[in-house]
Amino acid sequence: MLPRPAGQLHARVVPSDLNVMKRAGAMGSSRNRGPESAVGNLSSDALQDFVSILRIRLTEEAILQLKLSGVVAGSVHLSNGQEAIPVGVVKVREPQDVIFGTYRGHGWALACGLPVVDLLRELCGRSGGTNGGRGGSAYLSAPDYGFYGENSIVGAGAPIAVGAALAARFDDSRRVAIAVFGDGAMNQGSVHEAMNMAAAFDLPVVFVCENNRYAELTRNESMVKDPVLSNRAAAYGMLGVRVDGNDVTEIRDAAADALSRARAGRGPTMIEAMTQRIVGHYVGDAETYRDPGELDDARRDEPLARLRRELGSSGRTMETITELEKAVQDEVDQAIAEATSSPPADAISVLSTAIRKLHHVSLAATLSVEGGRGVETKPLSDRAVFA
Ligand SMILES: Cc1ncc(C[n+]2csc(CCOP(=O)(O)OP(=O)(O)O)c2C)c(N)n1
Ligand SMILES: [Mg+2]
Repeated sequence: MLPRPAGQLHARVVPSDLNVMKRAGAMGSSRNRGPESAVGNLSSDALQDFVSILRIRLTEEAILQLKLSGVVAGSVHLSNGQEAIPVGVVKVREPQDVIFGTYRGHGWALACGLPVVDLLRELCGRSGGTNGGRGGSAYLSAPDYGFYGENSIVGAGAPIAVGAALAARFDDSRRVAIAVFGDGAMNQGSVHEAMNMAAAFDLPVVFVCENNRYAELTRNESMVKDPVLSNRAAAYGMLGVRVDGNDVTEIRDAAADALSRARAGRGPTMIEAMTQRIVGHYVGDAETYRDPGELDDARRDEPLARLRRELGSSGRTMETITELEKAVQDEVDQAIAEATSSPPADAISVLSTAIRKLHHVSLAATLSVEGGRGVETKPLSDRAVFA
């Protein structure tokens, strides 16, 4: 069982706020942040968190249905139960910070502000998706929102994040790179190399390990001697902290410390966020590896149930919660309608999505020449450069 949060969460709710919320929930486009504008009037962190987590949960429930009905193609990995981690981290990142995720990244994209409709269009292979409908569930990115993308190669995002952090050394961006990966990825060589380099060079990186206790169908405890993965941070010479990954406030505070340390030139931090996925590894996973009743506690402790329980301790807030649930459900329903009625990805947009022709340049190759003649620069033929 994960530890319970120490204090009660309080929300200031007045009757006029409920009217504002009703209006917000009734407002049109799925692009507008109706539920947020209502919460803004309540000035409550916990209600904001509730809306953010609920948006991810309801969107992923919609994705599940779209996958089961054959509208979404390709593999789909849901993050039910893990949503507090992106919500907590993104709350305290700065706009120039960049996030590199895994294939379980819908929640990160949404927490970064990607509209639900753009995510759903992407997963449904429609034009107007964040990657023109070609990234799908497992390879989407939303760089305009600071989400530099998913990666289905376990552990491969970490060295890319380190590269982004190294680049921050050469500009004035004050950018921090946030590398997100699972407990299983901690056993990948690429993550070891990334952590070592980031620590050795004091690079501005925050390593966020979403420890959901499983790598696919295998328990973390059966693969490692010491299941406290943040203990490894010391060996790299960086700070490692283990937090309750179902508690937005705990995650937010740990991320705020790590981000300010990184920005101050004091190097990387590893945050091990303890959580559980309350769904299969992928859509279609029969979960035969679980003990009977294994998820009973996890379902009580998952972040949405926990926040609902804590907020609901006040009768007036319960009414607020119901209104917000309706507002977020409306937002998602409208996004589903818009996404599924969008045209499929068209052939011509492949040039601006899957392959982007950046420019035509004359490349020069720098060749290292042996025999004491130093470095020589040799022109190559004109080539198109794609990215
Ligand atoms: C380099 C590599 N090895 C193996 C796989 C197959 N694979 C896909 S997901 C996964 C489990 C990863 O577990 P974890 O890092 O804990 O992330 P989680 O799925 O639990 O979020 C594995 C081994 C892969 N995609 N890439
Ligand atoms: Mg895992």
